[in-house]
Amino acid sequence: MTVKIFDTPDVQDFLKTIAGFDQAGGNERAKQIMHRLLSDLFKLIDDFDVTPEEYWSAVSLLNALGGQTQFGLLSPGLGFDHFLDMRQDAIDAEAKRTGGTPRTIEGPLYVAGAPEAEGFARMDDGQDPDGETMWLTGQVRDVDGTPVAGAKVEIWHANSRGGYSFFDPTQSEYNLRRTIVTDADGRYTARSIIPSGYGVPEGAPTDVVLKSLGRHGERPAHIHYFISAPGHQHLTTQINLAGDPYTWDDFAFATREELVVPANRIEDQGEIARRELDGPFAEVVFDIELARTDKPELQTRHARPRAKEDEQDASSQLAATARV
Ligand code: MBD
Ligand code: FE
Repeated sequence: MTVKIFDTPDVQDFLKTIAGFDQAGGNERAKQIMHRLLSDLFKLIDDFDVTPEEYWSAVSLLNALGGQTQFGLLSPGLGFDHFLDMRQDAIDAEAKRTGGTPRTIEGPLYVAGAPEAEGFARMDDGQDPDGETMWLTGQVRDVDGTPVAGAKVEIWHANSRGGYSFFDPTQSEYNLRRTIVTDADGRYTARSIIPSGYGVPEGAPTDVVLKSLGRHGERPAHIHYFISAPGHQHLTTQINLAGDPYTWDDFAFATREELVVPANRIEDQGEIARRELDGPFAEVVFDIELARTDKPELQTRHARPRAKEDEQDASSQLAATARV
């Protein structure tokens, strides 16, 4: 079949009408973006001879994704999250804001409002029978090596089955989620359990999309971080534990060489006693370097709808969007 109607005046006029170009109201940026998006998709339908069956099965898949709130899960799987990071890296490079620990994606499983502690926190509730004790520690420093005291280090990770509290109703509230403020030496320390990797649920709409591409939905064991301090650029990052089969094959494309960290098994009695632990543990050390900035808007995480994020923030964001 060789029917191609995209370039006809009828279709081109139709696209302008759909995008509201002839309407006084609405939002100019929304109109421009919708026009471009629909144009690209209409052209795709023409070029690939997309059938009605294919089109409606895609609509059905989108409904399933939305119904199970999986767009935030498919998004990293299709590389959008990493692409936004690549763009932010390029924006930083252009502004000469270089140096510091590299960013990588936030992912869809952050929950705001975790308990806050000074210097040290225990993150696990002790209820995971397979949880291997993890001693997670590091120093936050400036790009010139000066320790940053009072930095906020937010950490969240999965349990031994790859599940995150809040999203996994079997876990206690804020299990494996803490905010730790660095001590006078810029150090933070957490006692927790070694996380397992995450896998997209079998048969879920996200899994259907990935399988259609011959891909898997596995992530290596990883630990998420938000790090912020006055005068420094907010950092969203994660570490991937070395030696996981998926460390270099992450469906969410979050792995970066500088962010692969070993978990070292420690059995020395003195080291165990010094940490007041009851047996061998795995130590993970992650030091963080923050770039400097005077710009307040770069010192906080970007706005995004997040679980339990301040509701006033969410509504003021909406208001700000509406004013554009
Ligand atoms: C995760 O834990 C995660 O971090 C991402 C990006 C996607 C799915 C699960
Ligand atoms: Fe994660």
